[in-house]
Amino acid sequence: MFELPNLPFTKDSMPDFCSAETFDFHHGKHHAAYVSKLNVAIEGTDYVGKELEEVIKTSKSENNLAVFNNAAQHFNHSFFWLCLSPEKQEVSENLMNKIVENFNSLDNLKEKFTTAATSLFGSGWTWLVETSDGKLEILQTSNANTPLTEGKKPLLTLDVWEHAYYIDFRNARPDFIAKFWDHVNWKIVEERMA
Ligand code: MN3
Repeated sequence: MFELPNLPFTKDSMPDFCSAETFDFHHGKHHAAYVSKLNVAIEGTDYVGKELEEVIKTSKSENNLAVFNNAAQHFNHSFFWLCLSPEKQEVSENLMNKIVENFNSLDNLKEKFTTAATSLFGSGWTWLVETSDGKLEILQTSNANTPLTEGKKPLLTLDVWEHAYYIDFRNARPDFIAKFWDHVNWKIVEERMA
């Protein structure tokens, strides 16, 4: 049985970005529903007892969408909560070097990520990923899709499904994305790099 993880911060710790009410719905309702639907979908199948990453990759290759969509959304949301920090964090020298190597500057990374997140049509996710040859890339995935099935290692993500921002920002997705930069957990981005 998969379980809903606790949020790694208090729900009222970043009201300028996501209010407690948003976390009540986004974590307490949406993410919780993906987990319970996943458990129902795998009941009595070979997926029981498998690691989440394996469930995602196998269900994708079998085109089993009832399992894949909920498994991938469980992974994506669990990953997303860990990307957030109540306090604004500085980028370490080590991580900054890697960013400059790949994007010329942190501002340029933010601009590219913001453009991808703003222009993603419909529901999905924007990612900073590391490729198998150690390069950093910005990636968009639609709906539940995740870089795991593309052989890319996710470092940072932003959920741009409307449910992520509608309570606080209504339809203003760009305002939500702008606030994200004050709440990125750069420490964990660096830890995730090879
Ligand atoms: Mn979501």
